[in-house]
Amino acid sequence: MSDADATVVMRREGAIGTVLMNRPRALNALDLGMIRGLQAAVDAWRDDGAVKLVLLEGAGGKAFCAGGDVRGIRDAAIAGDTASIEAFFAEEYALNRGIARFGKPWVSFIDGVCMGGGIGVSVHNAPRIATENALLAMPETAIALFPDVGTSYVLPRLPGEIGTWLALTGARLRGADSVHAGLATHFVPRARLPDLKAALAEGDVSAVGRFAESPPPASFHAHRDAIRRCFAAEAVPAILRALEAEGTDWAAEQAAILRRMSPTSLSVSLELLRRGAEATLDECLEMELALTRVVVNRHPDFREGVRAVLVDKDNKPSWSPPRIEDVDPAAIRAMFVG
Ligand code: QUE
Repeated sequence: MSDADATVVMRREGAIGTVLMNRPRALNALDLGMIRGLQAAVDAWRDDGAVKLVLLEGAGGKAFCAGGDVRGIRDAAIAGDTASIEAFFAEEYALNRGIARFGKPWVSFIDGVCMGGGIGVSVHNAPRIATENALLAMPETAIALFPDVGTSYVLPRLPGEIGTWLALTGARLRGADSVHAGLATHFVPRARLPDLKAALAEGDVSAVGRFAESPPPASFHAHRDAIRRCFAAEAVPAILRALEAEGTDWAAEQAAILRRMSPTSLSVSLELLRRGAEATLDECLEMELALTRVVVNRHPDFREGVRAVLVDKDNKPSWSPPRIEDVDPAAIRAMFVG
């Protein structure tokens, strides 16, 4: 296979290793082959003293990485191919752990769409450079998944319930917003990335500090207090009541967004984040892997969500149960036991 066809392109460039996620027609969404390619980079360079840092980029100019290959996972779920599903998530989460433990800088150039799995291959190490073209989100509740790839560890540690707000509503953050939220560490205009890459090739990660600019104010700044108040509630129905009590257009919009998401997924996601707040990254990844076996293989909402959002694109999922008020909290807790 030539470089142009490879879905992950690894290169040694001076004192660094570069990794390109190269499936631009799928917005570089990770399939199992790409996960294995990224793991190969971790394995090759972790103990190679000549490689001072790794630089991760997405091909095509539109996306860093749109997530996981959820269409392929849905096909496997419909076919009853639980072994393929298990391999995908087990290897993806092992990669997330490997990046966290890489032991040297894993530099992500987040210039375009970065959702779900894209956050998982960047957020556990640093620096994470967002441009004005970056668009970060955890959109899983729209397809009845849950915040995975180790974000059940990361999101509860963001300030002021921002992580809970992001996970439940799937709110999209532009580059500057993502720095304010803590998902990215530096803001660099995309026009400066080629020069930054050349500087990094010298092997000194401190170049990032010289290129970073102070990001424009957060678009969510005016809502920070409301986010802290409303998303601290212990259960999804209480979050909805708190949003309705705010009496603002913004809060009403957040409630309307939550009403479109999978009620089961919202409840699972909130429970997962609360448990994740008290757990280590490894424990979070274990908990997430156990949840995939229930949520992906057994619950109908995941297939239905991917159908409605990505396959038929009618955006009219039919959830079971259909209403947040009909979710049985004991049934949600039971999903964490297996
Ligand atoms: C929620 C998700 C994903 C999503 C949309 C959601 C996700 C994912 C993609 C995606 C987008 C474009 C592609 C593609 C996949 O969309 O995980 O292959 O071309 O990968 O609402 O979790």
